Order: sequence, then C-alpha cells, then structure tokens
Amino acid sequence: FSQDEIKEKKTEFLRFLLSYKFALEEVNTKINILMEEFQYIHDYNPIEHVKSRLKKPESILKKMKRKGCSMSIEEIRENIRDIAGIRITCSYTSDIYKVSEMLQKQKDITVIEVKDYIRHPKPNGYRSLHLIIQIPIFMSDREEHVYVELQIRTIAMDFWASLEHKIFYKYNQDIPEHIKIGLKEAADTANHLDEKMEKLQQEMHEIKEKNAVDEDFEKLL
Ligand code: 0O2
Repeated sequence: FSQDEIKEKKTEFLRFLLSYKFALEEVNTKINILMEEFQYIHDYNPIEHVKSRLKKPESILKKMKRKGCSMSIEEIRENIRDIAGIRITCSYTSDIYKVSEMLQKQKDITVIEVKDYIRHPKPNGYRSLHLIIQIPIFMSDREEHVYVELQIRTIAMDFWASLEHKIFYKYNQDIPEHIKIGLKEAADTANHLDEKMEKLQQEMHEIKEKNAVDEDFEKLL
C-alpha cells in the first residue's frame, strides 16, 4: 500500500469505530432513561451499575485473525459483534429479564441474538444474559445499523465472571483440573446466593403488600 492508501484506510477504520462509539452513547442513554423512569414510577432501581467499552483495535484484529477472516471493514462488521459492549449489573436475577424485556420492546432496537447463560450456564459455571442488538445511527451523510453486545448479570454473576477472567488470563488459560472444579463450585455458590437474595426480596415484597392491604382495610373501618 502507498502512504496515501494507508492514510485513507486508517481514516476509514477510525470512522467505522466512531459509529460504535455513537451506538454506545445511544444505548447508554436508553439505559439511563429506564433507570430514572423505573425509579420514579416504581420507587426502585433494578440496575446497580452500567459499564461500557469499545473493543481495542488490536483485540479486533486478533479476533479476526483467530476466526480466519480477512481484515475488510465489511467482514469485521459482520464477524465481530461485540465491538461495542455494555455490561449491565442488576440487583436480582428477575431484574435481568425485566431490563432485557424493556430494552427488547423498544422499536428502534432489533434483537439479533439472545444467549441465555443463566437458564443454560456454560460448563465452567459462567452465567449472564447476552443480547446482540442492532440500532440505527444517523450521521451527516448516512444511516448505519450498528451491533451492540449487552451482557446483563447480577452482582454475584459479575463478581464470579470478573475474578474467573483474571485467573484465566493471569495463568495463561492453562488451569489445572482442581482449579476448574473450584471455580465451578464458586459459580454454584454465587448462584445459590442469587437464589437466596431473590427469595428474601420476594418475601419482603409480599410482607409490604400485605401491610399495605391491611392499612387500607383499617382506614375503611
Ligand atoms: P471481553 O474482553 O470480555 O470482550 P465471540 O467470541 O464473542 O465471537 P462467543 O464466545 O459465542 O462468541 O460469545 P459469548 O459466549 O457471547 O461470550 C462473549 C463474551 O462473554 C466474552 O467476551 C466475555 O466477556 C463473556 N464470557 C463468555 N464466557 C465467559 C466465561 O466463561 N468467563 C468469563 N469471565 N466471561 C465470559 P470476550 O471477547 O471473551 O472478552
């Protein structure tokens, strides 16, 4: 390639990445609206925190190489659907499905794929709900439909996944069998914790509802 061609390709690639930055901003705005509105209507916020990231160009190229794809922008667009990634951490497992449904119902969001690693955990114990969505981005001269990967999980799922990721990469993915078994046990413990917290909050909700009915009844007497 000539210097001019390289410069042109670089500009084209940066422009391509920019559309993912805009997509992240769009989806983050949607999530912020849901959080604020849910808090206002239900006096409760199902989302603990949100983190978004753009995949680094080196990681994109590495993944393309691993998949044996060519480096054209069209191929990258179709093969790497997690260039824009958003991780939503919810309070309870039931909140994950509530948040997912609220997002999936939005008219400008097209759901491309749903991977439910909560109902069907990975063999190593990984749990999360993954959605690949597409949203339109309107730019000065064109409209683009950009993929965004959403990972929705509880605090316990996030705790396990973050530390498992560290162990996996720190030890160069070469983990002895007993460590794998230990990680799976830790995932089961995290799952147990989620079930327990869900049950406690459900019971508390029922108590609150019953008290409200009793109060209304007393007012009538
Ligand atoms: P990073 O750095 O988090 O982005 P894909 O590889 O995306 O083409 P795959 O493997 O079918 O296809 O995607 P999947 O199953 O939806 O998982 C993609 C992402 O989920 C990973 O991204 C992780 O973030 C997370 N994930 C999946 N499995 C595990 C797991 O066993 N442990 C942990 N800690 N995270 C997991 P990346 O690209 O691997 O990394």
